[in-house]
Amino acid sequence: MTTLYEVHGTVALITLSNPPVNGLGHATRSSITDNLQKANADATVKSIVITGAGKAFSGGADIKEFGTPKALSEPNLHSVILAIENSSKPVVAAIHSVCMGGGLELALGCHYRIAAPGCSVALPEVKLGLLPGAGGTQRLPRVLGVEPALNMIVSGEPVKSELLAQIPGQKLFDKMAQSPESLAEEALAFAQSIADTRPLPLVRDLPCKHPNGDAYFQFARNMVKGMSKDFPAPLKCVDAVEAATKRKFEDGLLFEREIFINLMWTPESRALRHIFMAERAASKIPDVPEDTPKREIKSIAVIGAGTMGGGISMNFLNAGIPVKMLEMKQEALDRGIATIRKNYEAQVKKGKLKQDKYEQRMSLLSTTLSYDDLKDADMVIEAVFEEMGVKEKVFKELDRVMKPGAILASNTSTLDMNKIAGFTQRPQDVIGTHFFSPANVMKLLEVVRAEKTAKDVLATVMALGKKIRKTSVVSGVCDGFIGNRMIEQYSRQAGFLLEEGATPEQVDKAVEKFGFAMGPFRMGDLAGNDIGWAIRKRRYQEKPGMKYSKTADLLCEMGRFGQKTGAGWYDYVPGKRDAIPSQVVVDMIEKHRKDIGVAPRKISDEEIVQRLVYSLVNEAAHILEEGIASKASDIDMVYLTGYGFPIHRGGPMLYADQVGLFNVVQSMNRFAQNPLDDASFWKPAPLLARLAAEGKTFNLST
Ligand code: T1G
Repeated sequence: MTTLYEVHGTVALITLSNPPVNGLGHATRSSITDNLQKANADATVKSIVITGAGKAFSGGADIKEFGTPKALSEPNLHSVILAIENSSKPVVAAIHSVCMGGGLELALGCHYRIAAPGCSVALPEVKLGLLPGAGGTQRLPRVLGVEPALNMIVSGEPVKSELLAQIPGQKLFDKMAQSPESLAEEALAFAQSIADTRPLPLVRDLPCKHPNGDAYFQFARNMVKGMSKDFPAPLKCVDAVEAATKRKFEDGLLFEREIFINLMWTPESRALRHIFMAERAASKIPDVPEDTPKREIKSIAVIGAGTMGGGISMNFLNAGIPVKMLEMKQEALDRGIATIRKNYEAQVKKGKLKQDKYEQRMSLLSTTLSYDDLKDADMVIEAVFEEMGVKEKVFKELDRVMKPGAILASNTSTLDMNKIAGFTQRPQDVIGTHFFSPANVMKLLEVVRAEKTAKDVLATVMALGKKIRKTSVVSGVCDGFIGNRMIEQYSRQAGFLLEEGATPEQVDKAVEKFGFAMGPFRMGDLAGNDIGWAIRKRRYQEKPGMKYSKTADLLCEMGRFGQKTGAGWYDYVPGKRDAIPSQVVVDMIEKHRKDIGVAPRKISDEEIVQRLVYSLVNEAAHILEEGIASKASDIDMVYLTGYGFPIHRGGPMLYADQVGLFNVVQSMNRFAQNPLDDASFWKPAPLLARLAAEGKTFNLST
């Protein structure tokens, strides 16, 4: 059943019951119209209330249905809303908790609306690359006024019901309930009180005007254009709301519908819908049920008060979890505390953090120079030097002091977690928590599951990741886990392109035009080119056959580590971050080409983007085959939240699906013919080759 039907005296109560958020899927839509007919046919019924069971009135249309025939099948949402408006008996929407998207549009089709305080009300479709597609752009301005309605539609942000009720002249809510608990009773009483009121008020009959329409919408367009360069939907929202002020209701509705269907098929909307589902899917681990019992984490210890240790600590302080930070020397602790203070004070200065909140967070932070002080912590995260010998010392100490059942986590970015777990007598309690710098800002958290990591430890850390508002993605154990393993191939391609004829600036500009926040060379200068240098030195020992361009090493041998040394792939004016193309670097590259006997060629931006992005896709296909990542959408989440992959492309895997895996493989076969490239790398991963040959995709959500 997806709606419940009860009669209380002369009031029929229709309750949406489609957990988790009463999504208005086909079955629910049909059930609403069936029960509306039933209520209208029942002579004892004088009025009708529609409400939602559980934690929402309704979270809107069922996103999981998009792209399937069901999404538009009758009764579609328009038909349901029309049935409500045409009901011979008054229909009252009793809304609470969450009333979003199609859920709000359904409520706007009702004759009356009563809201509980604290209800999050939104038309968030723009966040899915859409616009409200069931009359929201035509009805909301009629009850809230054009400007508040447009703000809600273009931002997609929720507004509390009690705030909306305060908008002068609003007709969204006829009444505010005393509380969520009294809503049902008050709604039934209200429905009884208006049972004989005629004519039934219809939102569609209300006027919709703006005193300075042309000027206002021009202003709105200019504002929206600036903030939505990669996404078509926000500007379309402005068009649809403007139509509400200029066209008859029916015409405005048709105009909205046309825009909605067009937006539904844009790659940007597909990307945003994919990200919505992928973000939630990442928390689902095939062999760890969501109801797996979790260990209680009331306090955290962090080893290392450097950049990473401090950033990691802030995540927990922000979530109200006490942190004890350990260092070997007092001055290191003092530096760490000072950095945390500086970060918070900067937020207070920008008005992003209240002073009392800042002080409350700092009160949760304590420090120590002794491992013995950590023994009562429920979890410890080490963020010490990235060297196995150091990790061994730390984990042996932790094994000695931490209480039984404590979770021992490493922030290593590439080292073997199985080996690290082996330094303890409790490998089942050991896990990787790979934060990305700056750890208090970057959303991505790679949760590295070692062979012996217990399921409840994994479930606990995933839940903790959600609590500190991270996008947590589970990775198996391999060098570089998911993200860094893929970025290594991306960086190798960037180096080869320099040898073949491109400049750092051309490569960066090409991928930044594709949508990356920052190209590989600007990224290197920011993170520090010496980090990659250290990894390559290790690689040359471990994998002597792996081919690299020498340019990055030559750059480091010149001491050009990037912004931190005032020069890297680019030159920098002291104190500034603007990347200035460097003749020194161009000369170094040209000399290197001569040394290796390469005549530079003109390389297209298209080839640059394909070689960099497809190198991610091919390595990702290997990662999927090896089970390091359990699903392609997880890999997209890693790249979107940790590596600046353009949101409007949906991630490397969705992008490859949209290009067509057959075409990706065709390009890879071409790259393999290039003697200056690494032909062995461009052999398509078996999974990729198979999917391409079968005309399939990575099977990502719509
Ligand atoms: N459709 C399908 N599933 C949904 C859903 C939806 N609209 N909203 C949430 N879910 C699932 C979600 O995938 C997850 O599933 C579970 O509910 C809990 O979600 C015509 C076309 C409502 C504020 O954009 O903002 O209406 O992982 O973890 O933190 O104009 O979900 O358990 O399997 O986010 O409490 C417009 C999107 C649709 C709202 C609840 N509506 N949802 O947050 O839980 S388009 C939206 C949210 C539309 C009309 C158009 C949030 C929430 P699982 P959650 P939460």
